[in-house]
Amino acid sequence: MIDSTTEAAVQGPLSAETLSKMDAYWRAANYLSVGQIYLKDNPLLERPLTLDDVKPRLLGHWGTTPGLNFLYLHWNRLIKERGLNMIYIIGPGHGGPGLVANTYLEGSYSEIYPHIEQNKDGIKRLFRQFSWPYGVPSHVAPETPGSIHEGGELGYSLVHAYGAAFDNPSLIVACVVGDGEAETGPLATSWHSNKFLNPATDGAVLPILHLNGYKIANPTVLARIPHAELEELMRGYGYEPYTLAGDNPAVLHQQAATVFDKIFDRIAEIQKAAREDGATERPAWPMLIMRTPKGWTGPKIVDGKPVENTWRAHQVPLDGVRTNPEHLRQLEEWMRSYKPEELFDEHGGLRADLREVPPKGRLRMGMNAHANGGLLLKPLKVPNFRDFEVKIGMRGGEDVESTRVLGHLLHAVMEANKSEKNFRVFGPDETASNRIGDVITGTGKAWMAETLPVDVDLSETGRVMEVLSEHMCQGWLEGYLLTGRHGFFSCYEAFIHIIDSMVNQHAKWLKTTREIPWRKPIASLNYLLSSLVWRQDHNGFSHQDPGFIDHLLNKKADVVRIYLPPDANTLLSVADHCLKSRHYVNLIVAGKQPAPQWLKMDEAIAHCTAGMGVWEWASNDEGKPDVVMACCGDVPTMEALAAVCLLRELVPDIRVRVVNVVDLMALQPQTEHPHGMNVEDYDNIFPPNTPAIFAFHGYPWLIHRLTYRRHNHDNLHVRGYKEEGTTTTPFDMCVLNNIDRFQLTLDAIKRVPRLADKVNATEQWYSEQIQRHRLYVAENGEDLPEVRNWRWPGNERG
Ligand SMILES: Cc1ncc(C[n+]2csc(CCOP(=O)(O)OP(=O)(O)O)c2C)c(N)n1
Ligand SMILES: [Mg+2]
Repeated sequence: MIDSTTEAAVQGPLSAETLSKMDAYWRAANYLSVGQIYLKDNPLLERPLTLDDVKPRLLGHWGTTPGLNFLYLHWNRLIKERGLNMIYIIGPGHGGPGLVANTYLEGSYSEIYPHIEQNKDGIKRLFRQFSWPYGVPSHVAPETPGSIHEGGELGYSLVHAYGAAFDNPSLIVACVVGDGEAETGPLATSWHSNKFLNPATDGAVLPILHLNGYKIANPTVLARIPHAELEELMRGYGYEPYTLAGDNPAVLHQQAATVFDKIFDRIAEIQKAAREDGATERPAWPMLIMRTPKGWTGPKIVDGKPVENTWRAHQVPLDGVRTNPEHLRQLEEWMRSYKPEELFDEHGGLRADLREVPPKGRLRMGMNAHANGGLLLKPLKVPNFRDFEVKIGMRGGEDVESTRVLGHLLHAVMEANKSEKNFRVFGPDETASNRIGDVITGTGKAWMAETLPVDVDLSETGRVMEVLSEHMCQGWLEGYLLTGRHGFFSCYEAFIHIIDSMVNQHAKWLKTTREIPWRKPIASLNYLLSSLVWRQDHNGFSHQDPGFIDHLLNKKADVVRIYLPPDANTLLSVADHCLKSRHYVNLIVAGKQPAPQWLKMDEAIAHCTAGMGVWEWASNDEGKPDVVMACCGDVPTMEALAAVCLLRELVPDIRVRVVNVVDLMALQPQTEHPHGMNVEDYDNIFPPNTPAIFAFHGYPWLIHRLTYRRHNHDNLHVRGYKEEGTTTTPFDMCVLNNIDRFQLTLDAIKRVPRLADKVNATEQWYSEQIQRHRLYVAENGEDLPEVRNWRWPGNERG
């Protein structure tokens, strides 16, 4: 609280009147933040506080909030003075009450939620709803206007900020990084995003390291290293650090105004140099170290222990209010210290002159369309994928790298949307390795750091983003999508797990925003996983893990889609669908190695539309199969088809049906997933009482999980990856995991009742084949010629 003595003593760019108004506005934000944590009644303290006014459960986080409010206030001044287009990303998203308070004070909250009016009743409802059952969450959640970032799971603020700034030249993204958050791996690497941001064509990111000194229960690392060392760290990351430090609000308001004027002038200079004067070198963007107390302006001492400026201020500083009269007294004293009677009029509206503090209309950060990206989303132009069709002569006759074909489509998508600048492709150094490298041609890979003559395809305006951090790829893409653009992420299958937790958070965001009418749908998050478990010929066991499918399957059915196209034409059809879709996480699992091609384009489209179906050309069941040979994934599909050939050799009159699954969710009952196949169609494909052998790309139990409610589940026998692997031949990988053609053949014969008398002989045959395979592989270092050179024989059906 500013008194006249400090005011007189404080010099700076703010006039006494502006300073006093700004401080009052900050007090109002802090007051409303504390009120949300504690009160359900008596919102303006018009009478002495009693226990009846206090919520039964005190939930929320105070410590970070006054600092967040301080920054919001200062952004308001800058936006107004400079007409900035600005969004605010909050790393310590647990400071939710602060963002709710500020969007309420600027009026955007009441416009979006009209029942939270700008009066006493509105404030009471605002307080009551916070952390209340069926009210609003305690974090800067999807429900909070102006946010694209919940901050519940710490570490992603800065990478989201950069994702938002790419291709948004007029946008400034202010991003608060918690000093605890700064200790996380993803945040630590995110600073490097400045090597990928082009000041001419992208917006600006202003990182603020919120050095309030503490986390939940400990000091933070960055607060306990010498200040000079911290500045060197930031310089080492390529930033120009500025510092704001202290605890006297009046002094800090003036110093903040001074430092922010400098910083925003500097941002404008950098942008002018790049945009008008042709500067091409990587600039040292400004960043701010803000060293202010945790729990600033809150209770200093509680129960004899220091609270302000310690970790004890993290959550609810007076947690005994309901039982301890001294805490209740301290709460009232704390809240009255903000002088609510000076901030709100008799109806509970914000004092008229304070309403002039924030900007108006769309300039308010709670109303910035970039924070509700669906509003800005333009459909992606996807050229006709049929133009990239792989012509099928003999089925399985020629090998093609399926992902390379996808690369052609992605290249065309990149070209088609070049002028719109709303599509980027992300990958941890694997775009070429995953064989979609065609997409790089004509755009290049974004790169603002040094280049050498040896470099290829690096470009300041590149739209392919390659950095060896799955966290950064994921976070950039999320930020890009959340601000209304489109993207595609390709990754090695085994290492996508690194971002398991990030995709959890994004899926939660999608689920929640689906239920918030004012949040408009955004483009889907599309993954291509390649370099698959079965073909790690030169990398081995460390590179073998198909478990991301299992991970995604836990998410809400409305949000996730999982596809395993068996060849290039199905991959094209699936990719076209995913690129055009909205508000999903789409997972495409497809191999990059030369592999047989099965379906003509029309067949591929029909197959992908159905999700799964009988491959008539490979089947001879005449409506009454002895056995169904099902498959999902490219390598399992090949093994299943090879097994069909072996079965026909061993049992010439066997009736086999081949079923391929491309949309994994089709296996689930309709009640579980919108893509689930209806009972009748499913039973037509997998006839009851007929054994089915299922060769699956991933962990086998997942198929059981999807089908356990289906008829005939007891008769479904799944083979898949069971965590056996090493650096070996492609076929040996199948043998190690019992998904090979010999095993599938034996499985089928064992399960068909009328072939019971052949089981012993087939077991013997199986042992011989495996023995032969083992000896050959050990001796020659490659697969048996009959396996290497195997081709689908073709017949009158195929
Ligand atoms: C990844 C992750 N790990 C742990 C937590 C639990 N957590 C919530 S707040 C917090 C401390 C945050 O400290 P800091 O970033 O300094 O924020 P502030 O001091 O501004 O509250 C922790 C550890 C979390 N939310 N996310
Ligand atoms: Mg902290």
